[in-house]
Amino acid sequence: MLRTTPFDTIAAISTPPGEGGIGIVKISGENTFDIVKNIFHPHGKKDLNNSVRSFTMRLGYIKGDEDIVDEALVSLMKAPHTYTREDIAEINCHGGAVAVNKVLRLVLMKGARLAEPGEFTKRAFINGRIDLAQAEAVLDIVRAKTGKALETALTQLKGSLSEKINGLIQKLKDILVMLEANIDFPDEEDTTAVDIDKLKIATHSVQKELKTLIASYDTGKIYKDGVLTALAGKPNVGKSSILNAFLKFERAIVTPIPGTTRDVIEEQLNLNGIPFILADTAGITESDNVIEKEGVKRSRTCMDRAGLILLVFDGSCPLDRRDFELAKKAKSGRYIPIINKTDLTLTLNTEELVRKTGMKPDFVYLSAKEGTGLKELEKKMTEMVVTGNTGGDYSLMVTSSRHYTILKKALKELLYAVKPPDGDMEPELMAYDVRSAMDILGEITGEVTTTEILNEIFNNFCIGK
Ligand SMILES: Nc1nc2c(ncn2[C@@H]2O[C@H](COP(=O)(O)OP(=O)(O)OP(=O)(O)O)[C@@H](O)[C@H]2O)c(=O)[nH]1
Ligand SMILES: [Mg+2]
Repeated sequence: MLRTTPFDTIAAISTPPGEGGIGIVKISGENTFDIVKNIFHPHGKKDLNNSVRSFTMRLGYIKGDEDIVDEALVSLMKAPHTYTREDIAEINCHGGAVAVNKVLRLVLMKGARLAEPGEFTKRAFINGRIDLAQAEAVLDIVRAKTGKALETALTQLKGSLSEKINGLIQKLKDILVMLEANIDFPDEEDTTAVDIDKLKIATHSVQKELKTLIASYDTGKIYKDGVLTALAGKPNVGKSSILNAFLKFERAIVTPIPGTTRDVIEEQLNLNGIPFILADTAGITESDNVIEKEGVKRSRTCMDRAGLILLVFDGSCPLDRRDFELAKKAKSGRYIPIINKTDLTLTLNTEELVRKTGMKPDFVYLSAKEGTGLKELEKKMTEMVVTGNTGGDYSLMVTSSRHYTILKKALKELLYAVKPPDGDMEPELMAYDVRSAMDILGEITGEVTTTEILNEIFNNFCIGK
């Protein structure tokens, strides 16, 4: 897999567009220093030609054939101890669209090629500095929405997942050795005879570890991607008021008129390290109004997509058919029933609601107007999506759907290995399944990979990473 042949030299702007303190043009490849020498004129006497020392910074002018383009600080890093394992230069220009773009254009004119998305990290992988799971962690770090997501991604970047996978592959290799001894010398007795029970125990132990990793994905995915959480209920129950109370500003329009919200309004809220994507929706009702009808349609779609529904009832209003209908719909997924407007007299009959819909009676009592009950709701939301749901406090979490799919495939092979569909446990067939599980697991770290897999992964990156 290791490839150390030189690639062409690539360059890109590594900072986000828009105004900023600095903008960075990053260059990697064997012509990096030649290109920099060509366009960079350091202040002071020391010429760059004789002094390209790794991990040094120089201040000077970036010049085209005639004009000065910018004054910049240039960092120089020599292969192989760099991000890509190639020569790298980072030109720290003044932030803002013009200077950085002009510098990039100059670098490209002098022979670099514009980098593809994720190409710097792809080179780090291809040149063997990091494995594929670690490369994916880089993207997760860039995209982390909460401290917890960052922590999980950093653990993966440090190689914890890769170590675990490599450990499992090693265990499978040991099983294979036992099996192959038997295949090679089927008639010999004593030492070479395969001990089926021992093999079964060893395989089950790998299966168990795979199952734990697979189970961690429910939690891992939540920490990484967040949970779409729909505020649902009939009109005027206070959904938008709850959204605003959470966000602590008047994000959505609130009026006493039923049917105020028409579109779905999404905002992110971080609770105990979990990103919740709160979606305020139009109140569910029957309507002839075209706009309201469309709003209700969107609310229903949002409820279907949501990982959690905050089902809101107005405590100051008697129940009606719409409440019952909504409760029945929400019941098929994960939901928290909320009685809002507790600052008013409670006229809603909770017993009737539970009896008629079969929903759970553990309501959260809230006054969006006064902000009471929010803490309890936050606690319940967190419990519901993490602890309550999976019971999981995992030392190692799988957060990528790609890894999850691979782990499930590998587990399936191992299940076949010890319990073949035809019931016949042949060492040859078992060896085949174990080997195939090993190959499948190798896709996580990139030990086994294809151009398509790499493209799929790195195309998700931004240019310049
Ligand atoms: N007293 C009291 N009034 C509330 C409370 N929450 C919301 N309201 C009022 O109820 C009315 C409707 O609130 P909204 O937040 O717009 O309700 P909604 O569910 O988003 O309504 P639609 O968008 O029409 O579906 C407004 O007049 C709010 O001020 C509360 O906790 N107590
Ligand atoms: Mg509303």
